[in-house]
Amino acid sequence: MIRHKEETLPKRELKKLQFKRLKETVSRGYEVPYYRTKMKEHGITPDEIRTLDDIRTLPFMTKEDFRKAFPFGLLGVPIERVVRIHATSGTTGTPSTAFYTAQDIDTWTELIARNLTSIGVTAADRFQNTVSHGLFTGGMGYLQGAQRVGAMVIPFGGGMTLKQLEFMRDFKVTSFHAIPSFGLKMAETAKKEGISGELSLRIGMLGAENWSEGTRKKIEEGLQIDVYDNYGLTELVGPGVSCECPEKNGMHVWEDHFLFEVLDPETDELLGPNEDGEMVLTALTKEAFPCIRFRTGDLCSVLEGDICGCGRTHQRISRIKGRIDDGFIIRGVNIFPKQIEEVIMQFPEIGYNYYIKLWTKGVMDEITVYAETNNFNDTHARIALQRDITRALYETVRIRVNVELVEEDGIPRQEGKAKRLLDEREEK
Ligand code: DLL
Repeated sequence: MIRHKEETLPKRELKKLQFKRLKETVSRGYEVPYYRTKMKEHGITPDEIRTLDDIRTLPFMTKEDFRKAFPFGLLGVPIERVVRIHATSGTTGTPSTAFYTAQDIDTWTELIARNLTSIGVTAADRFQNTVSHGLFTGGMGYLQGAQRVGAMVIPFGGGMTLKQLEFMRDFKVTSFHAIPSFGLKMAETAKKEGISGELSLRIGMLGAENWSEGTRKKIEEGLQIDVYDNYGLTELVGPGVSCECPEKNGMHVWEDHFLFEVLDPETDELLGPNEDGEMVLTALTKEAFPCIRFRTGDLCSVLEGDICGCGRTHQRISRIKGRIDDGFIIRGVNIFPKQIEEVIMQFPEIGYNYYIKLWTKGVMDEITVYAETNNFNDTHARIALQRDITRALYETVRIRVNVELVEEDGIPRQEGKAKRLLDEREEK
């Protein structure tokens, strides 16, 4: 279902709307001393933005800007107009803080309603939000958006997997929002407790973490549902930037509200379709503070094709492939954790939790993947599985990866976004 006519605007009209909104955004940004200084240092003024392509003359913003301007330096409206803040979840350092005016909250709510409508959530649905409803944008964001769609919302919050599933069973919940690592845990627990068959679930919306197609398959099979990917970040708004549609062929970026560029992270050149680069995003309708040419650090590519099978004209991007700073180099090979996940999740015997450890043995750096298996006690099968995974990993990353299989629940669970990489290498 399509919620707004904006989702199917012809490209030309979409571009016109984007240009109008870009001009307004840059003018608003210029009123914020922090951003005005940045523009001046860059030798540019708002009236020099004459075409959409002129966006490339504007300076980039990075997480460093949010840090430097913390707490109020980026604010573009009188504080009285701010009705809420959210923040990133990093446990160390200064978080990026996002301010919202009442209008910003309304826009955001509509965007999440759009995400949900595009995957088939309607007023007839019962929707459980399985993430915390605090500073993390996935909580309040999905609560508001699902309510706007008219669904009956259960703001359960994070953790307590079995209790969540029992709520889902008892209230005949049909759809939910979760981070993928929790989706895996739900699938695992539902199977273990034998309640998969008692659930009325049909759709899951997942995001906020990097996750593979193998993980999608495990959750879909485990819970007998369809799950969809959605991408967003606190600095831009939270979730509501980009979302899959039923075609499951990339994520539409909501281009009436966000302008995106996929750039070569080294040269800053604009990349073409199917070329992997850094996602750079500009919020076109945000009132409370400027977020212009924000370097997300996330890697993806623009997909080919102007119109999707779902009828939307908004450009699709690939699913996120990793973060620029996620990759690690071991024995001269550059590896992204997601490459490892793609391989191990293809094996049905691999359970729902894993992590990667980098460590040093003598003068050599080693990589070991610890993964839970549901077939731990069958020694014969376990050794064969270990050998098969080692071989499959070699095929992908071209170095030997140690594989340690662990029994189910053998890897401690974490609250919030999963940390899949443990780097214990010694300095050499
Ligand atoms: O994670 C917003 C969000 C909430 C998105 C709920 C989707 C659902 P932050 O905590 O600021 O905001 O983290 C943003 O998370 O730069 C990516 O690196 C990563 N990320 C978000 N969505 C995806 C995704 C929220 N679908 C950072 N795939 C981003 C891969 C994702 N990575």
